Amino acid sequence: MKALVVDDTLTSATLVSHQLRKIGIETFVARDGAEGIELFKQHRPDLILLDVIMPGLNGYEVAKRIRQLERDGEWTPIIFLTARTSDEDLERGIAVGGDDYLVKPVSEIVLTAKVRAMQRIAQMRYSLVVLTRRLDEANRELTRLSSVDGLTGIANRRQFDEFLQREWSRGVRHESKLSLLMCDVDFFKQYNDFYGHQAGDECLRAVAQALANRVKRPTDLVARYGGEEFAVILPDTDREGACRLAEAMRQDIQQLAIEHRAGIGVVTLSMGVATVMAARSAPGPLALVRAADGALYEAKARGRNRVVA
Ligand code: GH3
Ligand code: MG
Ligand code: MG
Ligand code: MG
Repeated sequence: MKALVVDDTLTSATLVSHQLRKIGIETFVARDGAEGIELFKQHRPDLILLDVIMPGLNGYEVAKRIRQLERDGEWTPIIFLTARTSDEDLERGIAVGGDDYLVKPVSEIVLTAKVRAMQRIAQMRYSLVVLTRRLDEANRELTRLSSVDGLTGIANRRQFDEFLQREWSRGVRHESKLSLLMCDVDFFKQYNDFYGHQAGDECLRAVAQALANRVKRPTDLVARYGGEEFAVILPDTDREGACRLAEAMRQDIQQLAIEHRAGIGVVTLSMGVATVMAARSAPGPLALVRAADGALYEAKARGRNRVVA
């Protein structure tokens, strides 16, 4: 523990610093306010004993300045140590940021007890700061978990819904096009039946990864819509652009060459593409999902492993 003693009177400064050292506290002494502030910046002490009446900056001004210099979450206990005895002086000392106010001369016993009490408060406060930091971290992790799909690590349905709503509103403001791809793994029930659920999970992870890798714009979103269905939201993207990306994704999945006895011998995707010009008068994001779903149904009906717009 380090303490800073700020006092222009040499005998007083020496006495206090001697007493502090006796109880194992490393002590720095400043002989005026400006030096006190400098030593504070330099040593970042755990405690400050601060005289009030000094040439130049007085103790109140030093306390104010130190409170401004403290970083986020930092707190340095300040004990005023002064010859001023009026209640108003004490009141002012606390008001400018002091934590305690002692009138000189202070006995060694009282000073030690007051320092101990301040150490205890500082310790409790530090524990609180640590706890708050952990809570913040846990909260961030919870937020992340609530928007990520546990199996594949890509966005989950909840994030998809929020994202689509937000992009729709943004699209309406800018009168821009919004495209949506709905993807569904072909014959996936048979895949599970034949290769087992764990292999099925592995397959979904690989498909999700491949879809996510194909998307290059940070404004696009690849999400697991449900079971073996994935959705890709493409803001500011017209029908041609969406179809080109969908076709590239379809080929990517086929080229993963995940063996699947049903269908064409490897795992494939069917995809439906829908595009709307976002506008207040347009039917809204749910209609976009319905349209992409309809196109996906078409892709299935026409033989799977294809893109329909
Ligand atoms: P289609 O080509 O018409 O899409 O046929 P399909 O068999 O893929 O369609 P269906 O909807 O009948 O089957 C989807 C299967 O996906 C059924 C379900 O067991 C499986 N499935 C859904 N979620 C998961 C999952 O998280 N893990 C695994 N292993 N399988 C899943
Ligand atoms: Mg003085
Ligand atoms: Mg399905
Ligand atoms: Mg399927």
